[in-house]
Amino acid sequence: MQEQIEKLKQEIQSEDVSNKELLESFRIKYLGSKGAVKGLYKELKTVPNEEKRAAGQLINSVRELAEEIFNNQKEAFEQGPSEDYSSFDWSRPAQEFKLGTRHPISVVRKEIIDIFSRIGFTVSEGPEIEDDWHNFSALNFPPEHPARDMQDTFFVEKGEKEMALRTHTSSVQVRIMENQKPPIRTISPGRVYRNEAISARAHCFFHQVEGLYIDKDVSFADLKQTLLYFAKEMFGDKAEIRMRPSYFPFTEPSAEVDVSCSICNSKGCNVCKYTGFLEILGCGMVDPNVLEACGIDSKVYSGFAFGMGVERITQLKYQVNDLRLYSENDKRFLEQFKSAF
Ligand code: 2NL
Repeated sequence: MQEQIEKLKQEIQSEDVSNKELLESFRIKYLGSKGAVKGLYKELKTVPNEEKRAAGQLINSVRELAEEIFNNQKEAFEQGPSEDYSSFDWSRPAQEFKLGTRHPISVVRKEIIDIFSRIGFTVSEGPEIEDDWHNFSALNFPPEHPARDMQDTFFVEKGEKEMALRTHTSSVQVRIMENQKPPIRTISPGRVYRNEAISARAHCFFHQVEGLYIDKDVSFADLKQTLLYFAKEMFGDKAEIRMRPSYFPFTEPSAEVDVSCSICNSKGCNVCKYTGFLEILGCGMVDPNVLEACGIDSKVYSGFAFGMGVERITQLKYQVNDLRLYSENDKRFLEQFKSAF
């Protein structure tokens, strides 16, 4: 038996346990319930009584050897690579350091802000949860206006004061008019919410930049020139705009603004649906009712306002054809804006 044990010890010491799978095979082979050590203990029953003690000790030493190899190697695997760098390959390439990319909505919002900052507009922000006054009433929405319907707006609290998720950032500009004296020249970027079924063309939230300019003698010509400047800065010097009459409760007169299609030079293509123009924003002269509601004398002051969807501008600049892409966080989409800043 002594000879058999010596052979076994040598075998144990020469086993390859250099990875986790091999170590597990080692454990099963020697220390498992059907392993070699168990086998030896069974054989011990056949050993004559007077030799039992010595044989038992020998078997114990085999078990201890196998356990020591197993435990040491297990610990080594758990601790990971050792601190010993003497055999470390210093020429190995460094681990890649990945920089994220700015979200396309952030890229375009920043660009819009930069464009208006250059002609003296400040940036104003306000709460996303608004009361009825700042989101609707001050903006000349009649009590029965459909936007006030549960189906169009998210109401977040019923109680003493009903609150809603703002449906536009005009609410920020109402607060500015209430708290500042003209001249006022500001843009309000921010997220707005509408209760809509999510599809390629609609989402329950989007991003707006609204603009407001109030002073003495502000005219529709100022509005037109400001928006032409914006279109040229945003879409290139060749850009032209056209205005179509429209309606908003808070402006009178109101207009939709289209920019000439840069893809076909207004010759007509499937992007502009063969019209040569693409809709980019809505605008108008601030309704006197709105000025008065906000404490500004409409006989002394006039102003213009406009509102645009950042998603819409981004769609035109980068040909993004599905609104859902903006909030799905698909890296294959986001990484395409690596070079934008
Ligand atoms: C659109 C149209 C618009 C305004 C927003 C505004 C704000 C105040 C007073 C009057 Cl405080 N008007 N904002 C005016 C016209 C159009 O937005 O299509 N937005 C995405």
